[in-house]
Amino acid sequence: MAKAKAVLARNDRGDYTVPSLQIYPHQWLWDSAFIAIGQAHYDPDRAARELTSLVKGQWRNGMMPHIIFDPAAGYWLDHNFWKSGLSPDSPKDVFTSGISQPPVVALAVEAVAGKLEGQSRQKFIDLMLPALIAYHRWWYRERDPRNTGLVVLVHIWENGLDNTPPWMVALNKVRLPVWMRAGLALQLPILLKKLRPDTKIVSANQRLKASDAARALILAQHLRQQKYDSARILQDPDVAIESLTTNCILVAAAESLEQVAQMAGATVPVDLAAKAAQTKAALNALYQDGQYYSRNFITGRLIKTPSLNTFFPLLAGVASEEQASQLVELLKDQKQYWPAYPVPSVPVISPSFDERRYWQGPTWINTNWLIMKGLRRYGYNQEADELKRRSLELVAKSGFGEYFSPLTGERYGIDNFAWTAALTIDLLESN
Ligand code: 2M8
Repeated sequence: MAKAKAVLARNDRGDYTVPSLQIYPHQWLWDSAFIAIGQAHYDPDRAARELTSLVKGQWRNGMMPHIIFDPAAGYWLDHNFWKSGLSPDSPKDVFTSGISQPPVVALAVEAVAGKLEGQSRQKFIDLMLPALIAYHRWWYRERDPRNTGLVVLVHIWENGLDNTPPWMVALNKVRLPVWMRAGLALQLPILLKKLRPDTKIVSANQRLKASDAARALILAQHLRQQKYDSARILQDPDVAIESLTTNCILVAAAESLEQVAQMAGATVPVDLAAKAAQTKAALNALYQDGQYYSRNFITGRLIKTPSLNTFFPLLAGVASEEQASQLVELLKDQKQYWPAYPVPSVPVISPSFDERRYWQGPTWINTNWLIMKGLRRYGYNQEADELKRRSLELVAKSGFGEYFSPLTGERYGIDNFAWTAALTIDLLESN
């Protein structure tokens, strides 16, 4: 507990916490949500600030951007790359990215509000509730163009689980300019340096491949050319995915929104409650033969590349009891999702499994936390307890890594990673 708090203190920038001082020195949306969930246990006021500071970056159209930049800090694609000012909806005095991230923030607002009392709680909810309503409405207004209830993501970074295999299938469709293809083939140092500053700190075999980083950059450039206008982007998108992760989190977030509204004696607007119910029902279409998948919005096909995505319908309460039991069986399969340190982002037997590479195999504490919540929702407390025990063992053994080998527990990525520390605190404090 003391070590986890020290990691958060180290990464604290006053009103927000960076995921890592070395490679992520800005404010990330879902990182801040997880961080606040940890901080709420020992400093609810600071946790509240972590979340209210997100509102400063919120766009006029309701979008909460995935990064709020500190213009003085570095990053390979910083505010000079994103140029959020190109959109009339961006805030004038704050630099942000032009896309969002999984909407975990309502879950955090619920957790923090529950720890605040009296006036501070009221003030916090008065600010956060309208911000969340505007944010959830943004998802539905701008990212559900066919009014199906399933929101569409247009960049791998919106998904949070950046390079998980289902997304790589779609990303491969992004065409690289000839000069970039040639540069990559020739391994031009100047290009690789631009694309891979992180590999100065973390070994390249633990990060995104250079060609994937190049595609992510070009895709972000396309979004910038369209001034981050979702309607324009979705007319002819390079990549458009009905993400299982985001839609499940959106359903869970809608439930949190109800709770927060209740705490303040308010109600969630009927349009939003109706959309959340529509999403919940629509998620059933993403189920086939015992598993759930994301769907390609352009082709209409399920992306049947396995990943831990499949467990998120538990979090959203979407699965029937029978489907849930199938998912739990799958989760407990030692050859797939239950090696020594579960839950790998990709099943161990999958050809794309790589125990070191970012979201293509390693175990992450935030996804474990979301899966535990889903297990408890369906009464699989023993499994949730076991996952909690192994997650804490992993951190005790290897420290507050960004991610870990599911096979050996070795720490990969950057050290002193904020959400690993914050969610460790939550696991230690909650039953
Ligand atoms: C990773 O994503 C960023 C881009 O947003 C990156 O690759 O540089 C992901 O793990 C994402 O989920 C996370 O929010 C972010 C900061 O921790 O890093």
